[in-house]
Parts: sequence; structure tokens; C-alpha cells
Amino acid sequence: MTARPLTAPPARLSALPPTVPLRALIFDVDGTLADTEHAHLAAFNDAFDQAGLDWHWDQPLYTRLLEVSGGKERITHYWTQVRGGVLAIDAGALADTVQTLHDLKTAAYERMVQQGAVQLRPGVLKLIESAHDAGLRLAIATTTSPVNIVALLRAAIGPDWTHIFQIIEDASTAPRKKPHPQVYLQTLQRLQLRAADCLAFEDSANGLEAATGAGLPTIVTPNAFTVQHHFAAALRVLPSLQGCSVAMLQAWHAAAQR
Ligand code: XBP
Ligand code: MG
Repeated sequence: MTARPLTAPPARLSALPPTVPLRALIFDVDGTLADTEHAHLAAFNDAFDQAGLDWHWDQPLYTRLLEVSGGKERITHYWTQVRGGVLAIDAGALADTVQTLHDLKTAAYERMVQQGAVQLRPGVLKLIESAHDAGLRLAIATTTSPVNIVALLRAAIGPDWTHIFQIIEDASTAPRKKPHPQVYLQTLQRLQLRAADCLAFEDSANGLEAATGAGLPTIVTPNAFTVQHHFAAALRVLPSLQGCSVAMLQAWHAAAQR
């Protein structure tokens, strides 16, 4: 009897584990949904003028100051670290003055947005509408103030924006600002979803660090204020969301799990 050649049993097809479907998109606001920082910069300077201060932030300085997330934190950083010479004034008095300046700034920014100073970035409206129609859940995770979100989205989308973005976490609910992941962790908790079920959209290094710190695969669309930042941890870096479809997001999301 001739020995049958030993042949290895057919290798079991390595069944790729099923990928987790994409269930939600989580958007940063400033610089991602819209190029807002030029308006924020003008609003900060308007507030300083109203307060009779000789402070004026130009674009190069503001680009550096944007490394500090949060308008109040940014003013405090400028006053104590950049301008310096702050007399040993009471910490409470400093905080009160910063709050007053930020209130003036927020009111100025709201007026500017209502006058059409800010538009959604290319491709954003089409993507959020098609994602909403496709049954994906949409959320916002931002360090900006709630007033700014309402002003921007009401002007850009209309009153129905509240039906599109189910969940919003912002400076009023997440006091620990990006790059801390708090705002994204709280958003995931309210969505009752895992990070793997979602994609985050950001524009800055702080934002990318916050989103990836919460475990979120993140798509970055840099802008003039953040183009020099490093985005090595991003799932994709795109010039904008122009031409970006839900199907493309689902394919990138699935490929990221391989
Ligand atoms: C960007 C910020 C905000 C804005 C100014 O937020 O860091 O501080 O620059 O808005 P995002 P406030 O996470 O949306 O990129 O003055 O309300 O902070
Ligand atoms: Mg941003």
C-alpha cells in the first residue's frame, strides 16, 4: 500500500472577526464644524476694547494662545503668563475680572455669528444631514461655551439643529478642557456607546489628544490656526469634509479595526 503523502489539513480560513458597525459621529465645534477662531479672535479684542484695556491679540499671538483650550483659561494664561506683571491681586478678583472679560467676549462673538461672520466648513452640512438620515447618532464635544454652539448652529442649520445633534457636552458640562478627555468620555457615557462604535472629528492637537485619550478613532481637518500641529494619532487627516460620505466613514471605521 503506497503511503499517502502527508498533507496538512486545509488551513482554516482565518475568519476575520466581525467589525463593529459605526453608530455615532462626535464633532468638535471650533475649527471643525466651522472656521470660528477668526471671529473668536475679533470678539476677544472687542471685549478688551470695551473694558478699556490696551490688550490686542494678533493672529500669530492667537495661534499660540489657542494651545490653551477655553476662552477664560486663555485670557488668564495671557494675563498671568504672557503679559505678566500681574500685581499680586487676589485670585478671586482675577477670576472675576476674567469672567467679566469673557462675558463681554461671548456677547460680541454671538453678535458676530448672528451677523453671518461664521460659516460651516465645506462638506459639513451635507455630511451631518446624510449621517442623520442614515440613522447615525450625532453628538458634540467641545470646550466652547454653550451660547456659542446655539448661535453657530441656529445660524448655520436653523432651529432644527437640536434634532440633529442629540447630545452636547461643552464648557458648561465638562470643565476639564481639552486635551483632557473628559468632554469625550462624558459624551460616550451619554450616548451609551463604546469608543469603538464611534468616530470623532477634530481640528487641533489638543482636540485629537482629548478624543484619542477617550479611545476614539479620530478624523482631523486642520485649519489655518492648526495646520502646523502634529496629527500622527489621527485615523485620517483631510483638508476638509468636502466629498466625505457616510460610506467612506464606515469603510475607514471598519478598516481601523483590522
Ligand atoms: C475651541 C476653544 C474655545 C474657543 C473659544 O473649542 O478652545 O475656547 O476658542 O470659545 P473647540 P470660548 O473644543 O470647539 O475646538 O471663549 O467659549 O471658550
Ligand atoms: Mg476645535
